[in-house]
Amino acid sequence: MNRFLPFLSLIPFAGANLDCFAQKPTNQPNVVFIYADDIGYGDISCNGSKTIKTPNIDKLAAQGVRFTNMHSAAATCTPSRYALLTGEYAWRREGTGIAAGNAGSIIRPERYTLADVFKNAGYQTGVVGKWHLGLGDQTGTQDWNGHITPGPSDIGFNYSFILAATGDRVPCVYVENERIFNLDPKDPIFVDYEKNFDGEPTGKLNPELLKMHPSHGHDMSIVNGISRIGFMKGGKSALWKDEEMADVITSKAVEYIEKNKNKPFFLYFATQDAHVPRVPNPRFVGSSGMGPRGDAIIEFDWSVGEVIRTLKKLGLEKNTIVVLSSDNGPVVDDGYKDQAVELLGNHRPAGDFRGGKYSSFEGGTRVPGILSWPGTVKAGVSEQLLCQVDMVATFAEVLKVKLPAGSAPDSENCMNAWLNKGGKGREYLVLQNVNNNLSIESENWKFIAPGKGSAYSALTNTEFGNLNQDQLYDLSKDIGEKVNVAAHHPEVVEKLRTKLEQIKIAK
Ligand code: NG6
Ligand code: CA
Repeated sequence: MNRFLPFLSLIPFAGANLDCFAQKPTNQPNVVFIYADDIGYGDISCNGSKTIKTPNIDKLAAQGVRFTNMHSAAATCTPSRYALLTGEYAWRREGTGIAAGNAGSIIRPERYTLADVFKNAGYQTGVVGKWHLGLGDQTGTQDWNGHITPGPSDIGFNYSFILAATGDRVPCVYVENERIFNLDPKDPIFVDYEKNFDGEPTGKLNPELLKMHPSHGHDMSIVNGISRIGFMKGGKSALWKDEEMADVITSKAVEYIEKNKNKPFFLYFATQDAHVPRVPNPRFVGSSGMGPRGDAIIEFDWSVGEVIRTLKKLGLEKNTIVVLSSDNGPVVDDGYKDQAVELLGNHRPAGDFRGGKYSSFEGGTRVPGILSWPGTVKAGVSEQLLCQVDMVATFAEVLKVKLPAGSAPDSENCMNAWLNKGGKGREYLVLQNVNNNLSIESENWKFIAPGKGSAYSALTNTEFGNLNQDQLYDLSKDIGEKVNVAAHHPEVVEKLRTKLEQIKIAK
C-alpha cells in the first residue's frame, strides 16, 4: 500500500495542495489584539460618545461585533494585563498590583500564557507598546545596560518592542527584545525608585524645567520636560519623546505585520494612549477640543486606523481577527495638570456607568470591546458578559490548542460568544478594584463584597466603590448602580457571596 502513496499524492490532490500553500488555512487566522490604556466605555463614538469622534474604531465595530458587556479583569493596568496573559485572576497572586518601573517580571517564565497558545499553534508572536508587567528577575536588580531577562521572550513572545513600564514611570526608554533601544554604551542608564541621583533635577525641586506639571505624585525625575514616578539618569540617546510615542510604536506594529505577512502571527499591540502623561503628537493637538486627553484618544483612533490600513494593503483583512479593548476604565485627572478636567464639558468617559479606573463600579472594568473578522464573524452587537481573562481559553479553542493541565485556571472558553455565533458569555465573573476588593457579576446582578479602603478619591475624583457593607445592584434596571438593593434581595446576596467564596478557594 505504502508504495502507492507518493504517486497518489501527486495526482488527485495536487490542486488542493497548491491551494494550501497559496493561502493560509482559515483555522490559522492572524490575531491582532489592540489594547488601549485607560480609555473608557464612553470615550469612543460607536459606544455613544458625541464629543470625541473615533471613525476608525467605529468602522471596526461596524464590520465586526461590538460588545457592550466586555470587562477587563481589574480596574487597573498590571492586574488586568496579568489576567489577560495568564488566564488567572490577578488577586490570586501576591505582587500583581500596579507595578513600579523597576519591578521584576511578574509573570514568571514557567507560566503558560496567551502568547504560548499562539506559539503552540505555530504562530509568530509579538508584543509592541506598554508592558507594565515587570522585567528582569527581581525588583531593582535589572541590568538595564545589558540583557534584561527574564522578559517577554520567556513567556512566549518571539519579538518585543515595549515601554519598560508606563509613560509616567522611569526608565523612559523603549526595550527591544530585552535590550534598551538606542542606548549608547558610553552613557549608561541608572534607575532607582528610592532616592535621586546627586545633582539630577526633579519635578518637585525644579518646576521651572517642566512643560507639564503634576497635579499629584509624578514629581521625581524629569524626562522630556515632564516629571515622572521614580528616579533615573543617563541613557540620553535612548530617552523617548512622548510626542513621538504613538508614531514609534504604531510603526513598530505595522512593521511587525509587514514582516510576518506570510506566516500566521499574533500581535499584542498595547498603546500608551490615553494614559498620563498625555502628550499626543502636534498633529493631533487641538483635534478634540478637549485638551490632551481627548486628543490622545483621537491619536489612539489613528493608530487603530494604521493597523487596519496595513492589513488591508497586505490583503490580510479577511484572514485576521482584530480585537480591541482597554485595560481599565477612564480617569480624567490622573496626576498631571493637562486640562482634562477643565475641558471635559459634557463628555462622559465611562458612558452611563458609575465610577472609573480604580473602581468596583462598572466604570472600572466595563470597557470598549470589539472583535472583527470580516467574512467570518457576523457583524452585530453582543450583550454577553465577557472578560479578557478568557482570551487564553477562547483562543486556544479557536486554534485547537490543548491547554496544559493547571494553566489558565480562571479562563473560560467563550468562543461562540466572542465570535458572535449565538454562544453565551460567562455565568459568573469576578472583578477586582484598586484596593483588591472583589465583586461578582451574574445574570445582571452585581454584588460588591464589603471591603476596606476609601469610598472616594478626591485626587482623581473617582468613586472606588468600597463600603464596609454589602452592595447589590440590579444592572438590568440600574446600569448606573445608583440604588443598593442588598437589603431587598438577601437570597441573591447570599448566593453571590457563597459563589465568590467558592471561586476564591477553588483552583
Ligand atoms: C497611580 C498613578 C497614576 C497611574 C496609575 C497606574 C500617582 C499619583 N498615580 O499610582 O498616575 O500611573 O498608578 O495606572 O502616581 S495604570 O493604568 O498603569 O494602572
Ligand atoms: Ca491602564
